[in-house]
Amino acid sequence: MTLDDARYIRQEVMAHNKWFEECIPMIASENLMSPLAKEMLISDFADRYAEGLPGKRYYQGNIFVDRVEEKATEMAKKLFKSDFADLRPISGTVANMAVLFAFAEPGDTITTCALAQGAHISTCEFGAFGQRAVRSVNYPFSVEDMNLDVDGTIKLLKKEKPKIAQFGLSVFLFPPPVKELKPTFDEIGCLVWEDCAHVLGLIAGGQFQKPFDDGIQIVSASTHKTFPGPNHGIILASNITEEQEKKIQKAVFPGVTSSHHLHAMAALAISLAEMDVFAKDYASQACKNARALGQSLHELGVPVLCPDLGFTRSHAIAVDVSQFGGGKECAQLLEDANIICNKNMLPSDTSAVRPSGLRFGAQEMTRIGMKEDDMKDVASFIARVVRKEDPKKVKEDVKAFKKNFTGIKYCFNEGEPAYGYHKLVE
Ligand code: DSN
Repeated sequence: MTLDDARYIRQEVMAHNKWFEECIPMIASENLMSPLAKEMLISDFADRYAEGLPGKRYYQGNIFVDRVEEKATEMAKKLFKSDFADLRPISGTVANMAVLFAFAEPGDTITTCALAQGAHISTCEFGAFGQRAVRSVNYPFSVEDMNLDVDGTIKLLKKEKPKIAQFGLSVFLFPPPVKELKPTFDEIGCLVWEDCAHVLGLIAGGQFQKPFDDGIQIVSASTHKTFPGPNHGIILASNITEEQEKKIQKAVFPGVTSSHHLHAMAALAISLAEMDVFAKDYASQACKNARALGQSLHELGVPVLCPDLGFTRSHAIAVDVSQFGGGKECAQLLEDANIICNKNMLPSDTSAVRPSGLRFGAQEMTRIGMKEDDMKDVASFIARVVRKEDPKKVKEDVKAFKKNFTGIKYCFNEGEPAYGYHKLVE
């Protein structure tokens, strides 16, 4: 291999940056980090190791790492109003594995949502839950409400008496009815855990759900979806014992991590500080944008799930494109028009590869300054593409539209280029 190979890689990465500058980003699980947070990723923290907890490390050289981790842990507890935080999981799935390692033995029963109803892959038989060999039992689901069927769920919980009741979705339109289920949790004495990855930034901004007030004890999440931080993970907890907190810490290290990507942890700390200031406005705008997008698509005759419920209470909407060729075909055509989203299973689907739905998230569009009125333009681009107008033609309009949204918002360096990093390295 030669320098040319390295040049090739840099060029491809820069080309990707440039491309995204011209795209409408609508993947519900992605976001843009702030420039200040991104800077942490190229700090010396990226080259170092830390194992264990601050003050009790296996390696020397962690004086400043310890200070950052201690401060960041306090910031997370304050922002999410939790008693406990562990910022060492290196992703959402690793956070989920740590919770499983801490509290579930092979053969234990855990109640969860089903994949076709929008659950995350880590809770499936072929994901982390399966790897831990737990017995996963799915809640009954109301397709009309895109949420759990409360009466059926109470019955299921009483029958199965799970060790853990687990919640959380990747098509997360409405908050789970945890408050209504709380008396049943208390009756059977299960641990209550929610994977809040998709809605963490909304929770930070006081939208969607107040998990710990509702009765959730453990929150696991990735930190780069609605929460606009680095690719990383977090575990938060309240109303658990000190012994249970220690179990989580041990499960994180040495259970499922060695070092914990210190540069990402520092970036997460910056994002926590920024969200303490900006999350309220950002989260409420992201939810308003999602509903406005749903309304505009609905008016254009593109079926959006849950019209009678206002489409969503989160940043995301689910769209049924079965009459337009299905999710796979539509997602590809939209990419050809520089609109980036993903195909998604809807509750009636049996195939994850050829599903009938699309999932759209409004959080990244919000991060670059789009408001409700802009959702009308976005919806019209989508409708034109799924109705088979030439995507190349739509792409030109998308590129022109996107030129109005080049700066990042809801962060300390507001207005700096949202996709500007390629300019620094060219
Ligand atoms: N794969 C992510 C999503 O798109 O929902 C979750 O990790």
